Amino acid sequence: MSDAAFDAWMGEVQARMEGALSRLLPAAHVAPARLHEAMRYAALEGGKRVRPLLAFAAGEVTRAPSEKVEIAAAAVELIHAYSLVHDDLPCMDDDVLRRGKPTVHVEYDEASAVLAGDALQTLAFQLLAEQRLADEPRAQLEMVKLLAIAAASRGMAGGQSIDLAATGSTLTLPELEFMHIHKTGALIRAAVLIGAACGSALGAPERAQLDRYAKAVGLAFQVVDDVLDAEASTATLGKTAGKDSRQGKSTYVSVLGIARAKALAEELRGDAHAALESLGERGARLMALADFVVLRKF
Ligand code: GRG
Repeated sequence: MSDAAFDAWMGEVQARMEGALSRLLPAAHVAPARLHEAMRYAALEGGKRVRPLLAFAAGEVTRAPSEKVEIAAAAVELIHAYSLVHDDLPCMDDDVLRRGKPTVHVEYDEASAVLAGDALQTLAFQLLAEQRLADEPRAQLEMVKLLAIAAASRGMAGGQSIDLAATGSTLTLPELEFMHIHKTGALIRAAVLIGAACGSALGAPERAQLDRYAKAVGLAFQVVDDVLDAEASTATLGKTAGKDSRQGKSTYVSVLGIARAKALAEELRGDAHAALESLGERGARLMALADFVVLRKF
């Protein structure tokens, strides 16, 4: 796939998601207006939309109708938006800048940020429950379960808990990997599997390959995030750069050094590509997305 074709597709999906999220979120003027404003502030106008892109690309593998993938992708993105709002709170990562703008608790207040995060999370599950998104009811229930597990104590929230507990101590490479499989990887995996679940059912071997791809991309995403935190500027990232080392956090860069962290990201990109081999052309977009995740500069 040419870079131009991929960029055009990415722009289309990002614009489509902006429209979908705007439509699916409560209107800002509807009471309680301050809460709805804060939710919209958190979820709209910003972000790379990596998880929706993965859901759409995975939907191509199973020939999923795009209007179904759109809703499923919005659900995953809302969980992501909630996690960023809560992560930025003073009791967690305590940050003032996200997606190039003041964080939600700075723009509104802490209570509004907690509530906006809560309501974004529950809206995600409402979206997965209120329309037919999969061919079979059982497959749709499976989607709900996948998202719940990815966001919960054995997924993102658990990873965040490990991260907070580990601040100031040095993690080994396996400990770091365990943390990120949960904190970042679980939701990325869910985006891929939920996007695919909007289409025709996959056989067990193909699903296993898709899962292998999702896990490799999820980890690669975090390795690259750590490299960018060390190398890129705050202006480029739209969030405070260099924060991990200032907070005494173990990262792929602190544990491996920049060169080996970059080599690991490349290795994971290779693994993601290899996982797609059996899917042929149906996996082309996912392959290009693995490249985007690893080669991105922001
Ligand atoms: C509060 C339950 C809870 C979890 C928070 C995901 C997370 C756990 C915190 C986010 C903090 C962080 C910077 C994690 C590193 C990887 C990551 C998720 C980066 C942000 O995701 P992007 O780059 O963000 O996809 P955009 O803004 O592009 O959507």
